[in-house]
Amino acid sequence: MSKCNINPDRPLIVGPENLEKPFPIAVSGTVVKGFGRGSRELGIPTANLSDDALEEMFNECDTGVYYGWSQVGSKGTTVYPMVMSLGWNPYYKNEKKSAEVHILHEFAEDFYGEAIRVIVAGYIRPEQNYPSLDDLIRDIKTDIEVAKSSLQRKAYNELSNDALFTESQ
Ligand code: ADP
Ligand code: RBF
Ligand code: MG
Repeated sequence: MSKCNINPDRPLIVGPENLEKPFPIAVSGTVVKGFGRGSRELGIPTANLSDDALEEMFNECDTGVYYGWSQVGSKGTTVYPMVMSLGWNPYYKNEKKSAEVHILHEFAEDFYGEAIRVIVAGYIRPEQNYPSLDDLIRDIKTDIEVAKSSLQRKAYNELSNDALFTESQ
C-alpha cells in the first residue's frame, strides 16, 4: 500500500494548537494478545492494551481514533508516535471493547507481555464501518499521516519528553 493512498478529503492537522482537556491522558499497561486477525499482514500491527490500561481510557474517552506517543519496555527507551483505536471495531463486529496501539516504528521483534506506556494527545475521528477492508486500511494510513503532522506542533512534540517516559515510579 503506497503512502500516497490517503484520503485527500481529510485534514492532516487536527485539534487545537495547544492541548485542551481531557488531553494529555497517560496510560500504562502491558501488551496482550488480540484477535490475531493479521493486522500485521496488512502492515498495521496493533499492540492491544491490557484491561487495566483500558479502564483508565474508557473512564475519560469516547470511542474512536486517537494519536499521541508511546514507549515499549523500560523507561528511558525511545518514544515513538502512535495512533490508537479505542472501541468496538465495527468493521469486525467485536463484542468486547479494545484499545489497540499502532506504533510508527519498525520493530525487529514482537513485544507481547512487555510494558507499554501511552500519552494520548488528541482525538482524530469516530470509529466507522467500511464497505471493504481496503477502505479501512486507507483511513488508517490517513490517520498515520494525521498523527505525524499533528504531533509536530510544539505543545504536542514536547509530550514525547513527558515524565511518564523517563521517571521511575
Ligand atoms: P494481535 O491481534 O495479537 O494484537 P497484531 O497482528 O495486531 O496481533 O500484532 C500485534 C503485535 O505486533 C504487537 O503485540 C507487537 O508485539 C507486534 N508489533 C510489531 N511492530 C509493531 C508496531 N509498530 N506497533 C504495534 N505492534 C507491533
Ligand atoms: N476498525 C474499525 O472497524 N473501524 C475503524 O474506524 C477503525 N479505525 C482504526 C484506526 C486505527 C488507527 C487503527 C490502528 C485501527 C482501527 N480499526 C478500526 C481497528 C482495526 O479493525 C483493527 O486494527 C483490526 O481489527 C485488527 O485488530
Ligand atoms: Mg492487535
